[in-house]
Amino acid sequence: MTTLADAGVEVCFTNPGTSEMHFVAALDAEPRMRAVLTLFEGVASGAADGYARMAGKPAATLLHLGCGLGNALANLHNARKARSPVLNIVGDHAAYHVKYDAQLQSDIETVARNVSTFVRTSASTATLCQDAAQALTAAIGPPGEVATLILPADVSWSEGGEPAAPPPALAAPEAGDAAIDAVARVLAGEGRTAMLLGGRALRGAALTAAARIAARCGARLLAEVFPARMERGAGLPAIERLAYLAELAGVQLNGLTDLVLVDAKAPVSFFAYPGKRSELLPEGCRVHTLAGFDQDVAASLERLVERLGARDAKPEPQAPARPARPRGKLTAEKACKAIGALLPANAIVVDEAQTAGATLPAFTRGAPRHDLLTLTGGAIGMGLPVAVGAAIACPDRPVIALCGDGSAMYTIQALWTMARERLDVTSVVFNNSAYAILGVELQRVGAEGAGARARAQLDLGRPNLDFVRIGEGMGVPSTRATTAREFTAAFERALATPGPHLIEAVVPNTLSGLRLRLLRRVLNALPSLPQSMAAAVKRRIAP
Ligand SMILES: Cc1ncc(C[n+]2csc(CCOP(=O)(O)OP(=O)(O)O)c2C)c(N)n1
Repeated sequence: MTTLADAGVEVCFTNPGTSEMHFVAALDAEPRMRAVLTLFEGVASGAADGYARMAGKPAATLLHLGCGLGNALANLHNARKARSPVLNIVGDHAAYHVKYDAQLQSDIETVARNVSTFVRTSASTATLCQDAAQALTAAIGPPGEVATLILPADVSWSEGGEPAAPPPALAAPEAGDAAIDAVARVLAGEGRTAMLLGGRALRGAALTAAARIAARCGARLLAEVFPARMERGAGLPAIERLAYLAELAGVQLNGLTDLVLVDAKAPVSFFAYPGKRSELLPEGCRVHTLAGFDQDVAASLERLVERLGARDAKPEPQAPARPARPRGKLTAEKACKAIGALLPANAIVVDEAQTAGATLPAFTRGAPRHDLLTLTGGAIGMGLPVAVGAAIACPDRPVIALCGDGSAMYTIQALWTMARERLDVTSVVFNNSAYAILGVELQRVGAEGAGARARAQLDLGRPNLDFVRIGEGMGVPSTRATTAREFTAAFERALATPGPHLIEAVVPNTLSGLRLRLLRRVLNALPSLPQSMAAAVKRRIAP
C-alpha cells in the first residue's frame, strides 16, 4: 500500500473477499489511498478505466481471485483498448492451499493474460513491493496498459515487506527525423491527405498542433471512431470523427490517397460482414505513421509544426452553437438536442447511448468545451462505471453518462457507488425497451429467417425495466421523462443540483421494421451513390 501511495496511486476501486482482507486492513494505515467500494467487479474495472482516462495515471483495482477478475474482464478489455493504465491487485489462496483445489481455486493468470501485458504472482513478502513497483511501471507505459499483480494470502499476511521506490518515469521517444521528413513530404504533396488522430492526439496541445498542420497543408483532420478521450466543443479545432457503420466510414474516407496516423491504427470495420471488405481505406491509399502508441505524440506533432512552418497557421475553430430546446413527445434525438442546449462548460460526457446517441455529436459540437469518453473496446457496460472513475478523477467537473437501457443493465450497480461517494454524475438511461442496434446488425449481417423468436432476443420489454425504481433503490434521485419538456427540465435540475441523478428517457425504438429494411437498402447502395449524394450523407453523419 505504501509503495503504491508513494508512486502516486491514490484510488483503489475494490470488491474484496477473504483472500484480500490483509490488504483491506492496511487501508487504515495509509490515508493517502482512497478506497471506493463497488458492488460488481465490472464497475471497479470500468471506474479504473474512467479514472485513468481523466487523471492520466493509474488507479488500482482490488479483486477476488480468478472469478472476481473474470467479472472485471469486459471493462478491463475496454481499458486495454483505451490504453488506460490500470493496476489490478488480485488476491489468491495461500501457496500451500492451492493443491487442495478448494472452492475458489482457479487459474488466475490465464484469466489475467487476456487483457494484461504484465502478469505476476508475487512469490514472497520480501519481493512483493518490488513486484508492485514493476507492475506499475508496466501499467504506466507508455502506452498505458493493464497490469495484474496476483497476491497470495500468505504473501500478504507474512512479515518482512519493505516499501519499494516508485517506478522511474520513462521518457517516450519523439518521432525520428526520417518519420518527420516522410510525413512532411506527404502533407506538403499533391495527394488528398488526411491525418487520423487517436489516443493522446485528440486533446490539448497535440490537437492544436495537428489542426495547425492540417490548416497549413490543406489536409483533412479525422478522429478515430471510438476515442478514449476527445476534447471538443466551441473554440477547439473542428474534427470529423469516423462513423461506426463501415458503409458510412467508407464514404468519409472515399478519395483519400494518403493517411497519416497519429496515435491511431488504420481504420477497419468493427465487424466483418459477408461480401464486404474489412479495411475501410480506399484501395491504394498509402498509410504513414507520424507517432505510435509508445511515442511522445505531442512533441512529435510540435516537431512537425516546426518542420512545416505551421506555427502561425490559423485552423478554423468550431463556432459556438446550441440547438433550441426541443418540444413535444420525447425521442432520442430530442433528448440529444436538450443535452446540446444545456451542456455545461467543462463537462465530461461518457457516451454509451448506442443508437440513441446517433445525433449527439452534431448537437454538441458547438457546445462549450467538454471531454467525450467513448466505448473503446465495444464491450458494453462501460458507461456508468467509467462515469464513476471520471467523477472521482475530476471532482470539480460535471459528469454526464449517457447509456442505452441494455448497456446500463450490465453494470447498473455503479449507481450505488455514485450515491455512496456523492459523485456529481447525471446518468441518462435511454429506455427504448430494446437492443435496438442488434436489429440493425441483424439486417447488416444478412441473417435470414429471423422471426418472432429471433426478435424476442432483442426485446427488453415484457417486463419493462423501471429505471426510476432501480435508481431510487440504489440511493440515486431518479426521474422519468416522456416529453421533451420533462426531459429538459429534469436535465436542467440535475445539472443545477450537485450529486448523482438519474433520468430515464423513455424513447421509441426508431429502428424497427420498415425503417430497418430501408436502412439496409441505403447502406447497400452507398458505394454506388453519386458524389453529391454521398457528400450529403456524410454531412448528416459526420460527428
Ligand atoms: C459485453 C458485451 N455483450 C454483448 C454485446 C453485444 N451488444 C452490442 S450492442 C448491444 C445492445 C445495446 O442495447 P442498448 O444499450 O439498449 O442500446 P440500443 O441498441 O437499444 O440503442 C449488445 C447486447 C457487447 N457489445 N458487449
